[in-house]
Amino acid sequence: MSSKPKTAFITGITGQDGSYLAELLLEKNYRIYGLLRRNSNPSYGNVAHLRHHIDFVFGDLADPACLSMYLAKIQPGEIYNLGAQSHVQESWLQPLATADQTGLGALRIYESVRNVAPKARVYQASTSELFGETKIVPQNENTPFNPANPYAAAKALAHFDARIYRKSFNLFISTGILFNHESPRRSPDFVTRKVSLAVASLKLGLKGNRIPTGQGGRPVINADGKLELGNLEAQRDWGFAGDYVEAIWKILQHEAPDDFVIATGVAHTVEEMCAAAFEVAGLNWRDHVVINSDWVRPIETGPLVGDYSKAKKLLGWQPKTTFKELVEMMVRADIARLS
Ligand code: GDR
Repeated sequence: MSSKPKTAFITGITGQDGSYLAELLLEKNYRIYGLLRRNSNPSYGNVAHLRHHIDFVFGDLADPACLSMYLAKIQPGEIYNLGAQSHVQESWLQPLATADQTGLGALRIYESVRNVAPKARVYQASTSELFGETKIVPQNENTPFNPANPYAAAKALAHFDARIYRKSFNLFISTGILFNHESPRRSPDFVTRKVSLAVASLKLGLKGNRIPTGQGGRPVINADGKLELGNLEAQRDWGFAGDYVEAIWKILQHEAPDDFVIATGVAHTVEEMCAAAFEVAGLNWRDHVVINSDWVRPIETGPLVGDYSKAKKLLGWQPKTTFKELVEMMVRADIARLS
């Protein structure tokens, strides 16, 4: 006798994490509902290849009535809230939209769950940006938060309300405090993909319109043939998104709702990441990179390095992909894509 498939509702499904999570859940025979913004020309983003296997529902994290309507009707066993304005630098330019989507969007999910689907298990995408300007290294679940940008402040609201709703209303709301996680599906707004696309473009000698568009809608290589970056000293803990969605799923299978740091425990500077990426293509980053203050942030966070020992102990999770493998995967994928 076949049992009823598990049902998941995913916001932010067209993004990098949404796509890897959807693949993982489809392998596990879940029925997936994905929240998609209504658009005259819908974009399926990173889940275009899965679009016939996902039930898309059109709506918005800004609209609590629509969230309640869908959650009441679908009664998903698991809800993954990955939808957000997720770009740190952009959050200084769009602080109110960021607060609304990233902070209040999560709260609207919790409210809908409380009112119409209280048995659902909820995963909230928290972030290492919560640690902000920290002096404590590495960071774990007990490290104090010190948000340093409007994005992190919005994520702090979502994080604290997750804990408050969990306790006050006995809801299963868990958070994953994920450190930077990347892949060939990462948007070029983020530094690793900006670099891998630039390396691939330089390696292939692309010119003019063949150069892909990167951060802020600008070509990844400028008119002088250079890659423009901001702060090269910043330190991040970069892991592979494909590994991290396994942690996300495990967090919701755990016996009780909780908060988990998901990281690799290894930090690198932006300069080291850049050097590693150029090396994959046999190039020297110093010949190709210039600093542009447009990409330097008013306040830098970190050094961000995660201690994932709680996830290892309670979830049996640990990262599989090393920094070197990740950088190589991204550069090789972009060279193949642009060839
Ligand atoms: P981050 O990712 O802000 O950590 O947030 P991002 O890749 O944008 O920046 C990482 C670090 O690189 C430095 N940097 C640059 N960043 C960008 N984007 N462009 C540049 O040209 C550049 N030059 C240097 C930044 O200053 C920063 O120190 C990501 C997002 O996915 C968040 O949503 C998520 O919560 C956190 O990771 C964990």
